[in-house]
Amino acid sequence: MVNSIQIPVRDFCYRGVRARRSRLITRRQLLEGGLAATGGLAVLGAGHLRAEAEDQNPWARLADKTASYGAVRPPSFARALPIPPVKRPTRTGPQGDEIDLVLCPGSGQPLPGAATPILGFDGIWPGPTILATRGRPTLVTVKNGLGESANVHNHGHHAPATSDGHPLHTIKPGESRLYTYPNNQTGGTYWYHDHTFGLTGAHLFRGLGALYIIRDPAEDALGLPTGEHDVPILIQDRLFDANNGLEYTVDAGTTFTGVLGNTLCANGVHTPFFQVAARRYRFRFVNGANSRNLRLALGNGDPIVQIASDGSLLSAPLIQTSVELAASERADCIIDFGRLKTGSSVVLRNLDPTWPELPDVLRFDVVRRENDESRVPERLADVPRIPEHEAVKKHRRLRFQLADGKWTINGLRYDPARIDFRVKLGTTEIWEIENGEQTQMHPFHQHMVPFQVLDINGAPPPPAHRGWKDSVAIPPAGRARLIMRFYDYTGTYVFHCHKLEHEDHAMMLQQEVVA
Ligand SMILES: [Cu+2]
Repeated sequence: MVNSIQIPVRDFCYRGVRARRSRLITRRQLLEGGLAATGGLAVLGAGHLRAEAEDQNPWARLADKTASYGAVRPPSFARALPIPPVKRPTRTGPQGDEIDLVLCPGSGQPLPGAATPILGFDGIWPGPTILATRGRPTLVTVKNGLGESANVHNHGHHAPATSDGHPLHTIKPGESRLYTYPNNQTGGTYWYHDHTFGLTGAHLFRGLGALYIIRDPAEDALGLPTGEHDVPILIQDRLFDANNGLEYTVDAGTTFTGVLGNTLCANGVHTPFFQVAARRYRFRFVNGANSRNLRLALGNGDPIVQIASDGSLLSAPLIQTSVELAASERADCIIDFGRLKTGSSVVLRNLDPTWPELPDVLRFDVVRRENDESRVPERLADVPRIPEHEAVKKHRRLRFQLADGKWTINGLRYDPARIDFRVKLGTTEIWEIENGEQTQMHPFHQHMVPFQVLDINGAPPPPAHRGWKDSVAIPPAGRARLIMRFYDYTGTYVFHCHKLEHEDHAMMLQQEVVA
C-alpha cells in the first residue's frame, strides 16, 4: 500500500537497531509531514475534529495531548505464544450451548516487567475462544463488570439485529445482555469484539477482542490439521507507556491514520515463540489491529497455503508467498514445517510497509518430529458465485471519503437516529464501494450478511478474495463491487470502515432490512 502520509517519515522506518534506538518520532511529526505531503487535507485540524466529534458523539473526545510513538520495539522471542482458553458452556441443552462471559478489568503480560492493566472478556487478553458448531445455537450472556458501558459484536456472524452488537446496544455497568448466535453459516474463523459507539477503538485496544470459531462436521472430514495443531493467532499492534500500560491516544493524527502501534503482539504477547513439531499446522490468523495492515510471510521464503478467508473455506488451497490482511480480516493458513530440521527456527514476518514498520510477528521453533496424518485436499468447499442478474439493486454507491475534514460515507457521518437506507429482506444487491481518499486504504465491513467480491478497480478479485467475505480493503482512490444477499433477519445493522478510529469518528452508516 502506498500511503503518502508515510513518505516524509520513511527515514524513520525500522531499518536496523541503530535506527530504531536513535530515532524518535511523534505522531505530530507524522501528521505534519503527512499533511504537508497531501496539501489539501490541511482542513483536518484538531479543533475542528474535536468540535465535530463532541457534537456528534460525546464519548469520542480527542485528547489534548498527541500520541508519541517512540521507537519500534525490537523482537524478543522471549515468551511462549499463549493459546487463549476455550470457553466451556455453562449449560448445554436442546436450545444450544449457554455461555457466561464477564467484561472485567484484568492484567496481561505482553512485555517483561510490570503487568499490563487491560479490559478483557473474562479479564484476559485475548478473551477466551468460543467454539461453536454449525447449526447449533450458542447463547452468550455477557455481564458488564467494567466501570463503563460496552458491548459485543461477533464479527462476521449472521445474527438477529438484537444480537449484532449495534453501537447503541450497549450493556451498562453491572447489567447483562443475552446474545443469540444461531451459527447457521459457514464454519470458520470469526472474532468478537466491543462495538460501542465512539469507543470501539479504545475498547479493542485495551483488550476486548477474542476468537469465535464455528466447527463444521463437513470441514472436519477434510482431514486438515486439528486439535493442538489448529492454532488461533490474534495479531495486534500496541503502544505502551514506561510502566507497560497500554497507551491509547485519539488525536487529529491518529484519527486520520488510525492508531498505529510500535509493538506487535500475538495473542497478547510481544513477538513470542511457538514450539512446533516438524509437520503441518493450521493457523487462524486474525488481524485484530485497530488500523494496521499486515502482510504475513515466512522468513525462510517457504510458502503459506491459505485455505480460508474471513469465515469461510476457499474452494481450493491457495499457495502464496505472503498473505495480506487488512484490519479485521482473517486467513486460515496451513504451514508445513515437515522439511525443517529439529532445532531450526523460522520467523513469521510482516512485510507490510505501514509506518512504523513492525517486521516481526513471532518465531516458530521446530522442537520435535511427529507423525502427521493430516492432509490438505485439492477441493475444500463449494463456493457458488452469486449471479449478478440476481441483484435487484445493481448500483448502490457508497463513497468513503474525507469531506470537510471529517470521515464520511456519501458525505454523512454516523447518526444512530438516522436510517441511511432500507433494503428488502430476501433480495440481492450490488454495492459499489468507492474510496475517495488518495492516500490510504479503507477496510469496508458489512454486518449481518457475507458478500462476494465481484471486482476491485474493475479487475477480478485476487484468488484469496474469491470466497465469502465480510471485510475487504478498498484501495486508495479505488473501488470495489460487492454482491450480497439479505436473508433471515430484519432490523438495523451498521456497515463501516474497520480502521477503528475512522469508524469511531464516524465513518459508519446503517441500513434497515425490512420485510
Ligand atoms: Cu477508513
